Amino acid sequence: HLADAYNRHVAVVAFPFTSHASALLETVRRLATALPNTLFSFFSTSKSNSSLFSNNSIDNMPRNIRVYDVADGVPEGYVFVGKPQEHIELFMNAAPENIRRSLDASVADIGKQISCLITDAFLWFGVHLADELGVPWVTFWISGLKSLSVHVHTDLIRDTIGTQGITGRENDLIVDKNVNIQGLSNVRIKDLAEGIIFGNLDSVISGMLLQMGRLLPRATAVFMNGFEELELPIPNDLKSKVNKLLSVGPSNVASPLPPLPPSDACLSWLDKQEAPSSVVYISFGTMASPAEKEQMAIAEALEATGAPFLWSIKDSCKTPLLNEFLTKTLSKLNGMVVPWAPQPHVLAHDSVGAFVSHCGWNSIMETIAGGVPMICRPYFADQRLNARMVEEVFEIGVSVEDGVFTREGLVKSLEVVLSPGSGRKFRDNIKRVKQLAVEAVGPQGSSTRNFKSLLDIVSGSNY
Ligand code: U2F
Repeated sequence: HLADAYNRHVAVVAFPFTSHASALLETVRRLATALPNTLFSFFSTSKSNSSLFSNNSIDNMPRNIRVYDVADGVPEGYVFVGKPQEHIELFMNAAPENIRRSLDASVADIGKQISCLITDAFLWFGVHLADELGVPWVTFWISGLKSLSVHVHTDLIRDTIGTQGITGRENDLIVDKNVNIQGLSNVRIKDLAEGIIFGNLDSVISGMLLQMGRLLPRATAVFMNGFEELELPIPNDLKSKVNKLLSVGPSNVASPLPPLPPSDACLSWLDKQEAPSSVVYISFGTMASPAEKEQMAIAEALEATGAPFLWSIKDSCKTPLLNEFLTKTLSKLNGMVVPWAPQPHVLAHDSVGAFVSHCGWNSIMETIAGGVPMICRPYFADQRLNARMVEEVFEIGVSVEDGVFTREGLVKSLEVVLSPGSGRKFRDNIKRVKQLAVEAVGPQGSSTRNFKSLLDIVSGSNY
C-alpha cells in the first residue's frame, strides 16, 4: 500500500543526542512538505523519537514522514560507569550495524528501495551505507560554517600547529604565514573545540569528527540550517572542498513556528510583563550545565539587577545551593524557573530583552529570528567559536567577563544589553542580520536557491 502511494523512499538518519535530531527534523519537514510524493523514513533511537514525536507535535507532522527506531547500542544489562559521553560511545560503536538493520526493516515495511540517504554529518559511515545502497549520501551539518571549516581542515591545522605543547600557546592563531584558510584567519587555538588539537584526541567524538571532516568531501551535498551571507567568506572556501554546500536556513525564519498549546505557562507569564525587551531568558541548551558557583553567580546577578527573568533549567541540573536560593528567594523576585521552555516562541516574544546562552548554533538562529541580544558563556565544542562570532563578527551580543559567570560580571553584561542606550547597538545589528536572513529565505534568496538544489538531489531530479 505504501509502495503504491509514494514514488520514492528517502531515508533520514539522525544523531540521537542533544538538539541534533530536532534540528534535522525541521529541514526534513520542509522537504517532506515540498515533496508530497516521496516517503521520508526518519531514524533515531526510541528515546529520541518519543521526545520528537510527542502527541501534540505529531499532529503537525507531514504524513509522508514515517518514524523508525534504531537501537541505542547499550548492551542488555549494561551498567553505566559514568564516563563522559558514554551513551554516545555505545551508540556510535554499534551504529553502522544497527542503522543498516533498521534501514532494511524500513525497506521491507514500505516495500520500496531507498533512493537517497540523508544522515547527520556526525554519522560519517553514512558514506559507506550509501555506497552499498548505490544512492547519493546527503549530510546535515548541525552548526555554523566556521566550525565546519575547522573540521574539514583538521589535518591541515594539526600539521601546522601540532598536537603537543599547546599549553602557553592558547592565544596563538591557528593559521600562520604559510597556511591560510579563508575565514579562519582570526581563530585562536583556544577557540577550537576539544579534540581538534588539544583535549582527548582519542575520544570517540574526536575520532568521529576527524572522520567526518575527511569524508564530507565525498557527500553529494552537505546542508545546514544557516545562511551564506552570515558567514562570508567561509562558504567560498568550503564550496571548493565539498561537492555542494547548501545553507538552507534559518528554518525558523523560512517556516512559521509550530503552534503551541494556547495556555503555555511561559508565554502567559511573558504576556504579563509590561515593559518590552525587559526579560532575561537563561538557557544553556540540551547539554551544558553551569557549575554551582556559576549558577549562584547567575542567581545573585538576577537578584541584584531586579530584572524579570525566565530560567530554563532541568531539575537534575540544579545544584543544592541553587535549590536553596530558589526556595528562599524566588517568590520575592519577578522570575519564573522551568525545566524546559518553548525557546523559539520565548525569544520571539516582545518582552524578552536578553538571552544568557551557551551559544549553541540553534540558539543563535533563534535569537536572530527573535531579535534578542545574547550574553555568551560558551562551554564546549563549537560554542567558543560561535560566541566569538556573536560578539565580534555579528556584534549581536557580549561575552561574560573573563569567560565565566561572576555576579559582578553578569550584572555588567545585563546592564549593557538591557539598557535602552547601550543595548540599542545590539538590537539594531540583530535587525540587520535578521533582514539578511529574511532575504536569504525570500524568493530570490541564497537559502531558497540552495533549498531547491537540495530538493533536486533528494528527489533525484538531477540524477
Ligand atoms: C549542542 O547544543 P544544544 O543542543 O545544547 O544547543 P542549541 O544548538 O542551542 O539547541 C538547543 C535547542 O533546544 C531548544 C532550543 C534549541 O532549538 O530552542 N530548547 C528549548 O526549546 N527549550 C529549552 O528550554 C532549552 C532549549 C552543542 F552543545 C552545541 O555546541 C552545538 O552548537 C549544538 C548544535 O550542534 O548542539
